[in-house]
Amino acid sequence: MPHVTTETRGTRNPPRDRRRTVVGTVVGLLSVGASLGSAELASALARTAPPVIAVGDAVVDNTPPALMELAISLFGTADKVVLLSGIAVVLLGVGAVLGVVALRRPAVGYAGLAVFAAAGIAAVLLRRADEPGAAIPVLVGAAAGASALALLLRSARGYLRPAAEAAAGADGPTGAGPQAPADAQDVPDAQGSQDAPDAHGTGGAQTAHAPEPGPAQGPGRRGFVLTAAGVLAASGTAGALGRLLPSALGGTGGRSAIALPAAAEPLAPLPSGTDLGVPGLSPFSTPAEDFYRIDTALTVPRVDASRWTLRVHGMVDRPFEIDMEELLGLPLVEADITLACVSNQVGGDLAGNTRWLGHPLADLLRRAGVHADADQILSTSHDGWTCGTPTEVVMDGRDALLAVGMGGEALTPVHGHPARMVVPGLYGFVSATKWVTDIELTRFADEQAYWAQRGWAVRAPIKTMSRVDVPAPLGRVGSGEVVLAGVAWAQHRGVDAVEVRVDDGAWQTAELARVPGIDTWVQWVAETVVDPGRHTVEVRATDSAGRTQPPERVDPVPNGATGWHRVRFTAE
Ligand SMILES: Nc1nc2c(c(=O)[nH]1)N[C@H]1C(S)=C(S)[C@@H](COP(=O)(O)O)O[C@H]1N2
Ligand SMILES: [Mo]
Repeated sequence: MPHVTTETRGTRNPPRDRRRTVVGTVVGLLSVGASLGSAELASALARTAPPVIAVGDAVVDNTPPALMELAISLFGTADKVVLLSGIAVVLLGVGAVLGVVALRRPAVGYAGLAVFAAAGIAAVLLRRADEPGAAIPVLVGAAAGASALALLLRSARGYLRPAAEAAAGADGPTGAGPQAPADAQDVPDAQGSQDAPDAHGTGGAQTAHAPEPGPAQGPGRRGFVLTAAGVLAASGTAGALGRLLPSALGGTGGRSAIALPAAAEPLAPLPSGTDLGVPGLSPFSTPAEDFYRIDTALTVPRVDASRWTLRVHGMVDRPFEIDMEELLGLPLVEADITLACVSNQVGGDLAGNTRWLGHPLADLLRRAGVHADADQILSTSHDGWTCGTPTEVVMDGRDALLAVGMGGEALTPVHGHPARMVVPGLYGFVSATKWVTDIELTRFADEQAYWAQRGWAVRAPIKTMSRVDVPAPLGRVGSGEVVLAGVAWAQHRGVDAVEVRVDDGAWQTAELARVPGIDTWVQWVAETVVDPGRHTVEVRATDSAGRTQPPERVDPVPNGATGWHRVRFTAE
């Protein structure tokens, strides 16, 4: 017997240890899941951002710009998903390890949850010092996680213990503890094949110790599985409710919350011929659902239009606050403006064009009475992002708007509902604050906005850019006559000419579509004849000041990319 025991210790422990590991992992994962699910629900009810998002925001805010750029270039606009998944994986991974440890030392499990909660509260308060209530969902999550952990640990012990007791009876003092049962259980299996003929006769007694579905283990195992399933279902339901509630509750940023009045001076419809209708070419007007999205917000802020206000203050004579009802009562104007992101790479798609509806920003500033030395309009969004815009640009007569609509409808939540800024000719990061709630007149010398703090330019007019949409990169076309087409932009200067060349040949002037003004992109099209084989097309634009887009490739940092877009295609 001692011999058997020794031998089976050596060879039979792994399966039982593995079972402990599996059970502990399940306990840990489900406890973390219960925290996250209930925190999600609590934050939906409290209408605050879920704690994981707050942690993500803290990570984003404190990521060095170089790393941030790397992440953006690696993952593009999927960077948010990658970050949140990364946080979830870390939480669950740590949770799994804690669960295994907690089987023996429950205190470690609870301490781990407490550390998570403390980190969550710190992350929330870092951003929302003004709203300490935002930490409540974290506490709810921590409490739910601790309850789940207590429940799961109890039933896990029930699962792992009975065999121990059974074995303790056969093997000696209970002090042998958890080590004994597996040895005892595994003996019958080990002997099974040797005793084959007699197995049924003697096996009856021995199978009582079999790991599953032996009577000693059955109820414990079932109890654990049921508890685990219950916890999983409850946290899944809480999480799903937390996800669905914000949109179901409505009122919190639904587009229907705003009934848009018509413009006081409606703009003429787009002239015919702005859209050449070439298959594969970006449409002149970008539908809201296709409009690129760039921001630092990990969840789209849901701002209730009826509770929205904008404060205009700082270096002004008459600070004031305006709500949506008053704003919609002011004369609204329309403007066709192509928005572009400074992070757009040559050939990239971070630009979109639409007809905006809003009230002139300059009128709001005149109402406030801006001091002569206030050279910066520092705007802040509902979620705390800041943006610095040169005052003189907004005041120079261009269609700088506090916009409430795009494409004939209220702004969508991702594009800044219920109100955002749009300034033709400036990259979005220095002009286009979404969910804007605060405008402070200040000086560039005194205050730095979000991206300026991270090394990006302070003044950033949009650089002249052109793009080939047709043929698509690495596309295949028939040889002979080939259509080349794309868009070009030089907002608030206007595009005068677009030229293309194939395989380093002579530059050929493209035909330009019509435009409603100088603040939008323009479609261009050209035809050429190519032999079968691989070809390269390049494009360059010239603005109304006669400046041609330079060929030198420059990175987006700090004030926008330059270079000619080049597309390779095959004619067959
Ligand atoms: N609140 C807020 N507004 C923001 C940003 C942001 O991160 N937060 N990003 C800006 C940047 S960099 C760009 S390019 C434009 C993009 O606007 P869009 O997402 O509607 O296309 O929004 C600007 N407004
Ligand atoms: Mo941007």
